[in-house]
Amino acid sequence: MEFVILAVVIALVAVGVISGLVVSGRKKKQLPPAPPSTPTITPPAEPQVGEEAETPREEPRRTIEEVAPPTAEAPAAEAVEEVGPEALAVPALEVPEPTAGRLVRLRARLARSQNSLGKGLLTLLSRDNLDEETWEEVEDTLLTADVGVAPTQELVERLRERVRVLGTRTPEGLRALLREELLTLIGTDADRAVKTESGLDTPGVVMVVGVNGTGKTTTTGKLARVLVADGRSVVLGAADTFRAAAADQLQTWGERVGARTVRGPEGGDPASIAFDAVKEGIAEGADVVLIDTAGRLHTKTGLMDELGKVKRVVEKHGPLDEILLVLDATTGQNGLVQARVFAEVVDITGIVLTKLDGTAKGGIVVAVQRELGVPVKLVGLGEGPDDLAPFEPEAFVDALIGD
Ligand SMILES: Nc1nc2c(ncn2[C@@H]2O[C@H](COP(=O)(O)OP(=O)(O)OP(=O)(O)O)[C@@H](O)[C@H]2O)c(=O)[nH]1
Ligand SMILES: [Mg+2]
Repeated sequence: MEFVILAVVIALVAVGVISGLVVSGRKKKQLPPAPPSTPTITPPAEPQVGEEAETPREEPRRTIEEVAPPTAEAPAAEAVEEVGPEALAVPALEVPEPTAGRLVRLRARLARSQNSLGKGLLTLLSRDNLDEETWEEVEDTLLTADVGVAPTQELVERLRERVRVLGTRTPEGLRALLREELLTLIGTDADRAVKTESGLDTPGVVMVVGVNGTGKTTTTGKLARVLVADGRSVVLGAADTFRAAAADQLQTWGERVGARTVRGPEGGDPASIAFDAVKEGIAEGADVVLIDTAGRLHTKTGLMDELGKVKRVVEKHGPLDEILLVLDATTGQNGLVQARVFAEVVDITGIVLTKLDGTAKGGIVVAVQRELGVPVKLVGLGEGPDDLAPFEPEAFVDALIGD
């Protein structure tokens, strides 16, 4: 009998040890080191089985709905883990393409906008008889490309007037006029450089915002590559804690070019992670800190409340240098509604239009700038790592109508 009890006790202890190893092995990357005061072995008072054998919780399990939205402005004293490229086996670092001339290289990606907007307009304007009906078709073409009502009317009015006064009828002449008028709509005076320098001896801080799926993480990753290509050192902040995969996704982008990612636990406080990313950036003398944010949430706090908080908390280190709103060009008018909502909460300083490669609605560039009074600074023209281009109005218009 005694032998049987002894055997059972030994078996239970063995199972405990093995499962402990497995769990700690699996969780190793996610957990900060245990505080020194934690006793290494705590023998259970009684052997337990199944569910009850779990480590006792200090608090009852709560559902997401029961968790109160964060109220404090200061970052929570939350363990934020930093995972550098050295944490995993890293393949050789990639050398990103230079940014100069990217829009020209990627111009073929605008094919759909090119056909429907640029070529469509030129075909209409080349008709023998520019009658009322033709001008209406020009208007429809611009509206279909999401240029927006007011800008469309402006462009058609000006173009009509100039064609009439100048008597322009040659294809080259018409193309030149169209080019000028499109450029006037888009604007050539705005400063479209992404501001990544703080002007102090601290890193430039860039925050990337937008609804889910627009391409925030991808854009943050691509932007890190651009900066690294320019010889700048970058720290990434994974302030999207909606799912662990979001931080992994960002970290993967970073590892490819040797940028470190500051991240925290899934469901952790985004403001706290953003704060720590900037703190790390300052501590290690990085040139730029890029903060990726969530497009969805765990808690009941509104996305906008959370973003506002992330911004305020980061600003405890100093002002943000750039807040980029990422919009999916394929969503058209929906994107404009989103833009308005985000602009109310954070001061958007630049727009990134993604997925311009998959849409005929290149006119959204005009509409969104009008909506926010903020320039489009970058455009996404594909899923590839170097498919993010600085937005250059001339190159963009030339790609649309051919030069
Ligand atoms: N074709 C194309 N696809 C893009 C572009 N930019 C991003 N994508 C794709 O869009 C999808 C969503 O991109 P993410 O970067 O994960 O989007 P997100 O805004 O971070 O999404 P959440 O994290 O869920 O909020 C991915 O499949 C990207 O590859 C682009 O310029 N062109
Ligand atoms: Mg993301």
